[in-house]
Amino acid sequence: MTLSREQLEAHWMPFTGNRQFKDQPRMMASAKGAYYFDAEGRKIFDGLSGLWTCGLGHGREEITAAVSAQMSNLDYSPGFQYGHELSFELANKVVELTPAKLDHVFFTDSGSETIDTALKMARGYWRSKGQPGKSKFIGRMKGYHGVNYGGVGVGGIGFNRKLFGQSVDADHIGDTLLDENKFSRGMPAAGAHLADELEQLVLLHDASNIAAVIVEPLSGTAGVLPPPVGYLNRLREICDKHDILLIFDEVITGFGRMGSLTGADEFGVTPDIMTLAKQITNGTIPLGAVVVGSEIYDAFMEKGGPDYMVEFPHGYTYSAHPVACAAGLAALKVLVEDELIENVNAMAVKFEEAVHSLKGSPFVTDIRNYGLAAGISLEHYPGEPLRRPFEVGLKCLEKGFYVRWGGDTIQLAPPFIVNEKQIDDLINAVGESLHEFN
Ligand code: PXG
Ligand code: PLP
Repeated sequence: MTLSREQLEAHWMPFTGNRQFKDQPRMMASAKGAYYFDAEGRKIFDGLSGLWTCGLGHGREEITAAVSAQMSNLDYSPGFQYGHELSFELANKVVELTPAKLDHVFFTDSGSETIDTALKMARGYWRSKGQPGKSKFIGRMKGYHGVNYGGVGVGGIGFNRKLFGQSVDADHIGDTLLDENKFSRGMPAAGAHLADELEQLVLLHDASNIAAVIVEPLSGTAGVLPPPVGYLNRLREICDKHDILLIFDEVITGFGRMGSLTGADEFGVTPDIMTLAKQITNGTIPLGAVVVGSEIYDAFMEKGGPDYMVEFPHGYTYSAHPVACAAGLAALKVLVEDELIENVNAMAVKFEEAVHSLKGSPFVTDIRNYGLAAGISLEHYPGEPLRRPFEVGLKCLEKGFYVRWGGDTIQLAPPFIVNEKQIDDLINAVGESLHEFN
């Protein structure tokens, strides 16, 4: 490596143990297909598709070409009060690829911005309907909705909240982990009743005070928690019964990883608002999208005042950035035309088999999977739940495999282009790493 220890200090790295990293840097230098290459040219399998972003694999020429052409032609265009055609094209494509009832798209630059935008839309919607009291949000324990203030408020990971004090008014239903579901394959059989906790919170707070419920259809960051059979349907029913908006945070589940275009499609439940990011550009250029139905869009339009007025006082300097839109259009075209979701489904069978073969390996307390995503929970060191996944992650890296450690889990999310041999090699590397502890 060419950088000295001192030169590493200036960059305060995100969600990173800065002190440990700077003592033992892990630098990626290039990437192609399903592999990274580090500064020494060592080939490293991408076991998390970047950060759940790069399902199509790295270095897709179609995206590179589209981005490069866009940079030369229109590198930036003001997003407020002016437009460019690509954002409309991309919005139509997103509408086409998401469930039928969702037909208007608001662009942001990240998952976190997407969540905060969705929360503001929910509150604004109820105000426009003359119900300003409906402002509380209901999230779920272990939920991850990004790191902006709204997202942290509805999020359910204590570690991400404790330093920052109160943000939005939110309460939470419990997570969907049940002992009886340990080592379930795909959707766990038990647990639909856990959605009934929402009824309890409605009793407590009253629906007249609740704007929306927000959940990930499958919790990713918490360690891949697929929804129990019937659970999301039940949430939908309760939201309908009490006139509460249902938001699906599909930042990870959107555009292929579940084996369908969206988690909503895969699990057969349509939300009122859907948030997307990551895979929309294959991770190449930051872009997020909030997708809503006409009921919500029209409510803002109707209450917008004279038509020169802004109906939704919200937007980012980079909302609908032309280069991001070009990347998004190219990435979604590859996803569909190369039939990569078909490959997700084909490989998911093999992946499920392989990852569950780790049952019985040292320290493994649970394994969960769906599509091309899996979480492996590991026995804690006394008082140190986060340490073993970190150590396993580093062992995997030594073997040439990048996996994610988070909470007390190892998370795997190989690219959609993965093959059976690569799945076997990845799982073997995790298995060997677990066996190396003594
Ligand atoms: N919602 C969900 C469901 C997410 O998974 C965000 C919002 C926030 O997106 P941004 O683009 O602001 O990061 C996410 C992001 C991991 C991991 O390893 C997960 C995320 C990000 C980084 C790492 O689990 N999820
Ligand atoms: N802070 C200041 C001083 C700004 O002028 C702006 C945007 O104009 C922002 C923050 C928000 O930046 P962004 O639109 O990129 O979120």
